[in-house]
Amino acid sequence: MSVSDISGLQYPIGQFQFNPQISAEERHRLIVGYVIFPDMLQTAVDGLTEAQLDTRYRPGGWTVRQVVHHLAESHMNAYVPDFDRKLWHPAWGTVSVDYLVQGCAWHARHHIAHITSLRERMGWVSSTRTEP
Ligand code: NI
Repeated sequence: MSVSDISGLQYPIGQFQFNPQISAEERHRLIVGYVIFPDMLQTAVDGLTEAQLDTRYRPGGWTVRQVVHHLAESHMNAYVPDFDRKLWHPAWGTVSVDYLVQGCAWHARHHIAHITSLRERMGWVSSTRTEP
């Protein structure tokens, strides 16, 4: 597997890019979008077997189960609606709330895509749901 193949597996939706000029509407769309992440994650792992849950999404990467755990753990912190306020994030250091809003939206999609792209590559269809 080449370096660019592995990078594609590691960043299925590309790397995070902060937009310092984000509009109020775009920001609102991101925050409202948060409510669908649990459903997206649920769909991503729907019907997977124990062995599938223990499969790594890339060589040296986490298993599907670890990705789910990581997302649940990292998204439990709430944020406050003062978007210029600076706060400290364990991975990103001192960042604005705006950065956190965009970063968390990217982060959830990033890890959900690890699972959905693995499923696609492996041809894993749901054992509990009939796919259209
Ligand atoms: Ni992460």
